[in-house]
Amino acid sequence: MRFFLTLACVGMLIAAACPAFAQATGSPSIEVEKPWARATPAGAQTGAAYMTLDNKSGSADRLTGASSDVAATLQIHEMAVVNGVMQMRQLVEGLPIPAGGTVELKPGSYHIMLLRLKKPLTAGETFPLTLTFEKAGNISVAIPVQALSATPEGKPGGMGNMEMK
Ligand SMILES: [Cu+2]
Repeated sequence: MRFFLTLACVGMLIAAACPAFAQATGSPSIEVEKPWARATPAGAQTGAAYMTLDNKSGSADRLTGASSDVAATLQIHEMAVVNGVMQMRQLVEGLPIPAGGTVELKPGSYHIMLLRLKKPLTAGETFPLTLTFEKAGNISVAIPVQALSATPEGKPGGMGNMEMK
């Protein structure tokens, strides 16, 4: 457990230092499709952003981080059932995107976690978010915010009810 926490902290330090490695914005090799985030209730500390990442290139890439003005810290998370309990964990190594493949970030699965929100995410608004890829560099996208009740997977709850374990 201590080892994992140490890794998580290193991940956060790297994420914090990431703007120093900012590269040219926009890249044809990764296409970001259907970005969205769920609206957050007043006072919420966390939110989540979802999208589909389509790797158009012939080489594997990796989502290594994200940044946005709306939250102090952004992390790449995975939700999974551990011992019968739905939990989420940070992908400190990033999220691999296979050559020519797509990876879907969606409720109950991979997501961009927004930690320490600076203001609530309001339905109907959009906010800018920059994704950082190992090879494709930085790609900025506008994330539309959907109503709190939006549950594309038909599951109740979702991130709104998740607690950090
Ligand atoms: Cu999360």
